[in-house]
Order: sequence, then structure tokens, then C-alpha cells
Amino acid sequence: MRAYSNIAVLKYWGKLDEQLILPTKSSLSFTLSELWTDTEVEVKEGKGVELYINGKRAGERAHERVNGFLERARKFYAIPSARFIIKSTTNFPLAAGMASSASGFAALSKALNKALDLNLDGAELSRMARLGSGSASRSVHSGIVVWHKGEDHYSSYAETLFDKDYWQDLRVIYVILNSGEKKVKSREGMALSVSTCPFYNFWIDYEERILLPAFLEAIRERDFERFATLTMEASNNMHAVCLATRPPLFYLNDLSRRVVELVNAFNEREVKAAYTFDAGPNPAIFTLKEYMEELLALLPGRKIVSGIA
Ligand code: 2P0
Repeated sequence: MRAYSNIAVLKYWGKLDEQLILPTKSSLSFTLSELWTDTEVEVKEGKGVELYINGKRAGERAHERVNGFLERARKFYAIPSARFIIKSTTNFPLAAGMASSASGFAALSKALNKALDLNLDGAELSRMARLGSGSASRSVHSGIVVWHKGEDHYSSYAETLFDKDYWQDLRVIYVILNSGEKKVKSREGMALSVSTCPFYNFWIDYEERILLPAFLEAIRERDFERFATLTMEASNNMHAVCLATRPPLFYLNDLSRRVVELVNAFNEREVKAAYTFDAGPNPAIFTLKEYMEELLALLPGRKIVSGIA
């Protein structure tokens, strides 16, 4: 079963509940057509998990994550005690701040649903995927997706707000400046931000009450200038929270900051592009079809151009 990666414009960065992976705030993302994970699950007699990623047996850490996910999912879904052979392939660099865990756990949830005949609908699949990785709750859906923060397993789920063809001229350019593993994993980084950033509560309140409705209005009106301005603001705000975390979390590097400057120069007369960064140095750039070629010529690094899946 295939699940696509997603890029959040309104970011998830912090949990209220570490076990259920309930976020401190809602988030909003675009599902990306060119970045995906395909996963098949075989259920055999026995116990435990055998996990293969891109044809190779995965390491201990990945096995532990999948085992932890299955344990949590067992509390809500009819997952038998059996041996699960999980084969996953992905077409993009893992653990480079490109939401590989999002498409990974979304594809795994879909594959389990199929292998075990669970008959879960989209909202239920997003709840299950959330138990693996927060951002995976959004990756089970296509188009422009909101993950409602909620306050328990049932109320915290994602759904499509606008379908994949809603904004046909919109493009996302993923710029790969560095495909190495990141220094501080999202899971640890966000926990530090929740407990040490002095304006963390201000940030989540501002995003939920002001930025989320503003984003929805801009998207509804297909107002690129407003959407782009909000996207850059939301990215800057998340990285300001990271910078105000103890010890500070630096996900951007010199090349990332160079891309911010390039986009700002490109936007001097008219806003034609927006950068957004997750927990890594690689920007995703939103633009419109008509500006693509000009922008591609300007940007450094390897580029993946994606539409919305
Ligand atoms: C997001 N990120 O909204 C944000 C923006 C990174 C920055 O979701 O602990 O891998 O597995 O729930 O989902 C990365 O966090 O973390 C993430 P867990 P996850 O896309």
C-alpha cells in the first residue's frame, strides 16, 4: 500500500501526550505526489517483527519503533499476536527532515488494515498512523489536510479539507541541500521545546487561533500571496521556538539561510514563492507553475518538483 509524504505549512512541534501522540496544536499540510513509501505486510505464525527497508533489514531502532507502534495500536485495534514481515520501499532520503516517518507509518497502517481485514475508514486510519508518528496521521490522506489536535485518541485525527486538484497551479520544490541524518530527532527536539521554550504556550495559542483560520481563508480564496506570506511566517515561528529551546535546536544551516535570502530577493516585487523548513536543513518551496522554471534556475542543490497527491 502506498502513502505519500507531506509537508506541513502549519507545523506540529510538541505533544500533550507522548503515548497517544496527541499534539499541542492543530497542523495543516500538503500531501506530496513525488515522495512516497510502499509497504506490504505478511502475517505469519509466531511473534515479533521483521522489518525490511529498501531491501535491507532495518536496524534495531527502527524495529523498536515499529514494535512500540504495534503495542500502542493493539489497545485500539484487533492486531493479533503473530509474526509481522514488513517490507517497505521509499523513493527519498530517510531521516533527512523529509517526513519519512510520516509516509512510513501511514503506509504501514494502510498495509496492516489490508493484511488484517480491519476495514478502517480514513479518519480511523489517521488515528492508527498517529500512534506511530504524529505527522503520519496527515499522510494517510490526499490533498490539503488538517490534523485536528483533539484531546483523546478519538478526537485527534486528520482529514482532507481541499482535494488534490483544488489548487492545480501550485507546485512544491523540495531542495535537498543535505541528505544526512539530522542531529536531534524531531521526537526529542519537540519534547525539549515544550518543556523549555519560554513562549511555547503563546506560540501554540497564536497558531491555533490566528494562523490556522488565516491559512484556511487564503487557501479557500487561492490567494497565493497571502498563503505564501503565512507559510514563511509559520516556518520562521517554528524555528524561533527551536532557537528559544534549551539547549537551542539549530535545524537550518548556512545554505538553508542562503535559500531564505534567495526567496526573499525573488519576492522583492511580488510574492511568487514561499520557503518552509521542517526539522532539517532542506527547504520545501511553494510556488505557482508559471514561476517554476525561473525559480529552479535560481535554487542550489538537488531538486524534486512535486505536485499534490
Ligand atoms: C510537521 N514535523 O508538522 C513537523 C514540522 C517536523 C517539523 O511532524 O514524534 O516525525 O513521530 O510524532 O511526526 C516531525 O515529527 O514526530 C514533524 P513523532 P514526527 O510535519
